[in-house]
Amino acid sequence: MKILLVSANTLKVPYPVYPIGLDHVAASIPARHRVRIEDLNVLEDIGGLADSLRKFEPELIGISLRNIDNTDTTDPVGFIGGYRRVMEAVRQVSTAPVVLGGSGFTLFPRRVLAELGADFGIVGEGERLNGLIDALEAGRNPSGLPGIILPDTEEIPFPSPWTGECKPRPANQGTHLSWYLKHSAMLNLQTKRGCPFRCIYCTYPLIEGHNLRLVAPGDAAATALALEAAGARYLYITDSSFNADIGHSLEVARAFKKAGLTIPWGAFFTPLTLPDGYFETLAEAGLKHVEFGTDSLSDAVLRFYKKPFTVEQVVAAHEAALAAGRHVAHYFLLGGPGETPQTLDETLGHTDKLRKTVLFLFCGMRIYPHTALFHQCAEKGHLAPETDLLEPVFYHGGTIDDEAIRRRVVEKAAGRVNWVIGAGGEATAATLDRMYEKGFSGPLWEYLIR
Ligand code: B12
Repeated sequence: MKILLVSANTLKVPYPVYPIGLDHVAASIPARHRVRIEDLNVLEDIGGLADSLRKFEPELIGISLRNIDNTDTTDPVGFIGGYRRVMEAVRQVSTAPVVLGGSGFTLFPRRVLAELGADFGIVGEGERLNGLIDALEAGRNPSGLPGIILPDTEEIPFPSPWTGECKPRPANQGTHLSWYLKHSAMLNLQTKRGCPFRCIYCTYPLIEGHNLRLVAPGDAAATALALEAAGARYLYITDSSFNADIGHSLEVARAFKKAGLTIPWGAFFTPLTLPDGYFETLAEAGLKHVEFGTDSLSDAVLRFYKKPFTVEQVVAAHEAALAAGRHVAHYFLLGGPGETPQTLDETLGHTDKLRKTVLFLFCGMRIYPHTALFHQCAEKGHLAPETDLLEPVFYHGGTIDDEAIRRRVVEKAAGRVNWVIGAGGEATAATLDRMYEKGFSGPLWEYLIR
């Protein structure tokens, strides 16, 4: 069967992100099929996609929907309208069935399937596409297969992590590789799936499950090395939290070093209590950027959010990463349950405890279906259970609203280049783009560190 996989993500804030998910999907499809990947960042317009469809004449089209919106209350942008235009262009040129997938799709499967008028959707991990391919080839009805939905599916198989082997992606990045090498030289790598934490608002366990499924460290290192050989000058580890399994993260780092990886890399971390020398071991293997999902510096709020750490642990983890000479940033998520004018002051005040850093401050907590936050809001009557959450809805149950939070944050951020509101918007993306053109690579926020 000829299968065309399309990355529909054209968001370039904070920088264009290599569509790693499609490589995983492509790598899992048996070799007897012909698979091609198209990326709308590379094609630049929908006309290019139409040309590709005419030439390749796929018998199945898979569209990857990574983002639904930018989750930013300061400068909100939604992507469903753009995906609709992609779908229309596809339908004009091709009669092949269309299957949707990706992290964004997984969060709103039935809604997005109906909105775009696609034939099938895969909830969760795209390795399940093979069940659909086999059914289509054999002329069988795929409904009821794990993870697969049709327009008339009533029960969404959700959350439904795929339980097969978790393999790293081989360095087979298709024709779009050169575009990303030119536009940041940053590729990405997954060393595990799943997230064991229970943060009330978070979608990660819905997308990948709660159980950690680990990639063998040697396999992760072999892939990292292959990505370096393919031209990557930086690797971003896409794991929900790289240190969610401390032992495995150390093993991966040691495997990187043993394999002779020379390029730097970065990852998301949870500010947990870490063994002595933890960041030193990672640094020796090339770790350059540490991005902590800190959210708040008020213990009361951290408890409300069900974060697995306290402010004291945040500061200790921060100091440990600094002591190892790493660049450190923190992501904040202000305005969720428990936030009050006092807790906000506490968080903003405690930022003084974090020296030499960059803060990315998101004002407002998006509510996603099936999360603990969603159920809390429904129970307390803050949210009607049938509310359509595809158009972003932010938490509004506290004693301070997002606008008031934003005003205070903007006031406090004045004159501080290391306080970035949200992901920094188009201006940040434009600066990064110029730096990538000059040959810089990586997330580059270290230039803002103060
Ligand atoms: C790592 C990460 C980042 C990193 C990426 C770094 C890098 N260089 O790769 C950074 C920090 C830069 C980032 C930025 C953003 N991110 Co982000 N990110 C993630 C995270 C944690 C992992 C994504 C990932 O790469 N996973 C690994 C790959 C292998 O999995 P995957 O892409 O999901 O693919 C699998 C399946 O989805 C499926 N699949 C994928 N495509 C297809 C296609 C078909 C046809 C099929 C059948 C299946 C399929 O199969 C794949 C293999 O199993 C996810 C949360 C999560 N745990 O998923 C959020 C997530 C994707 N991000 C999200 C958002 C919103 C953003 C930002 C917009 C935030 C912001 N305001 O800046 C930006 C957008 C950047 C951009 N240009 O697109 C949201 C998207 C949901 C939404 N509301 O739209 C997520 C889901 C987190 C959340 N809030 O829920 N992100």
